[in-house]
Amino acid sequence: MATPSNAHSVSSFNIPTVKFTKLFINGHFVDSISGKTFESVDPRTGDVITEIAEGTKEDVDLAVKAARNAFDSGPWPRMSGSERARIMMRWADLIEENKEEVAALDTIDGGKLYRWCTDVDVPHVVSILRYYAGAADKIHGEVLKSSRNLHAYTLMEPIGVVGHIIPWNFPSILFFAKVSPALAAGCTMVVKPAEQTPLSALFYAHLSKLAGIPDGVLNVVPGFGQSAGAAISSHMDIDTVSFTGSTETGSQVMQAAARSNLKPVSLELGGKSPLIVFDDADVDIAVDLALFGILANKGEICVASSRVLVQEGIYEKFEKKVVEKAKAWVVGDPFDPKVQQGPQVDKKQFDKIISCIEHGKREGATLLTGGKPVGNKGYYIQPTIFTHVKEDMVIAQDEIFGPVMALFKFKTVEDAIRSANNTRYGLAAGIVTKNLDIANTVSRSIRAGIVWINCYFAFDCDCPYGGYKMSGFGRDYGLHALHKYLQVKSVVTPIYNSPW
Ligand code: TXE
Repeated sequence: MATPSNAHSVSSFNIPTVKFTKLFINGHFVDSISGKTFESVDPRTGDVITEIAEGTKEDVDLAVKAARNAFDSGPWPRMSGSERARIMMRWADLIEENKEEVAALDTIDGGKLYRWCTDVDVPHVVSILRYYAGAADKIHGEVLKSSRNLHAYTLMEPIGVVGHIIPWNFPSILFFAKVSPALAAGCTMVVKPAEQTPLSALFYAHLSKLAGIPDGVLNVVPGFGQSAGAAISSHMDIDTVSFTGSTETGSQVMQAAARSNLKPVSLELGGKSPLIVFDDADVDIAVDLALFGILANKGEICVASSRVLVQEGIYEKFEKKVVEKAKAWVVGDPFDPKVQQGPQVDKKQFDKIISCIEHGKREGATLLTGGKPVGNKGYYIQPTIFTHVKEDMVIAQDEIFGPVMALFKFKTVEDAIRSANNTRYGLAAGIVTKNLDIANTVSRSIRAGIVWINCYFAFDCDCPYGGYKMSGFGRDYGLHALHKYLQVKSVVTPIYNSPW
């Protein structure tokens, strides 16, 4: 493995001073009511970066009060869509101006590649905000064609106070994928970033105030899932919850929502996404897509192509090349521009991945490359590829959320479709072929929320994103996402002087 000798020693350049470590409630940074804090840890070293105020149920209650007040009597839901858009645009500009700082926060907090954060994540955040700002003044109901003597129309109204629960793998993008459409709709909100990665969310909160988002509209409460997270999903005064995270926690969120005030939830959950490579594919392109699909963001992507299904005619060639390239993959300090893969987000995630790899070996899969930690400090793991994986093995069924690829060989299009659909998940899939008939047939037969043909991770703001099966329901992105934060009201009145 071409790992730099300094893979586990980290640079100190570019490291920003962390300025915001408190809860952001009603437009102010405040300590938690309990006074408790928790450690934010740098996965490059395992060292503590800083202490963050720990929000618990009482803090969530305060944040919800502020959001409710801002919704019931504040200006945000009453502004015109274009006024909201202007403020959202200003927020986007401020984020763009502070791109390096916020990118570095995600790198030290989550181990994400710095150049990826500056060139992909933060620009994407800015695009998401601008996309939904553009939608804010285009939200409207419809005039209905009543068959009776009635004038009837619908109003699209903001749903109210929203709870957003965010994971740690894309702290910036997922924050804005949820917050932006809710803001455009006129909602107010409480956001709980993941306990592993609260730093950028607090920085964004600071910029939101500078942009002119009124106090109480956006509240950010870092804390743990079992306390702050559970307080959001079970809150009686939150009108909807948008959650991204594991399938198991998603189920708890849904149960808490049902047991409390029956709030609707949307859940974007785990995945075990297949990339299917057909015999006619260009092997080099397919290999690059497969590696990108599983090693980008160190495999901590819900749509990662963790299962790679290769047709028998090119299987041997594919396997040889993918292993060669995985061995040359550069793992190390995510601030180093030559590095392709940084550390896993934390010790818990690191341990989970190593244990899945050990499980794969015990189950009888063949380890072609990788499988071990890199260095002895921080949470780095070698790009890992298994073959001879059986469809019922744990490494073929469970989300590992790390740089671990399972390779499969298939014969026919029908085999590929059956095998691709053989998991409880249905988040994404990829197809590599030049044959349009195969691409069309397979994309229609895969039970997943997004299918990429001859590309992978090709996201755009207007492309809805979410799961089939146990990968959840509801969509982020696109105009579909706006509807999570709106509700429809019918208004009916008799036409003058006519019987109804
Ligand atoms: O997830 P959790 P974890 C998968 C991935 C990963 C596994 C475990 O396979 O290895 O989940 O990660 C909050 N009520 N994904 O344990 O628990 C929590 O504080 C309300 C896939 O970190 O789902 C955090 O903010 N909230 C995924 C968020 O939920 C609760 C991204 C996610 O944490 C809660 C992350 C509770 N009872 C992990 N418990 C994806 N789909 O992208 C926790 N939380």
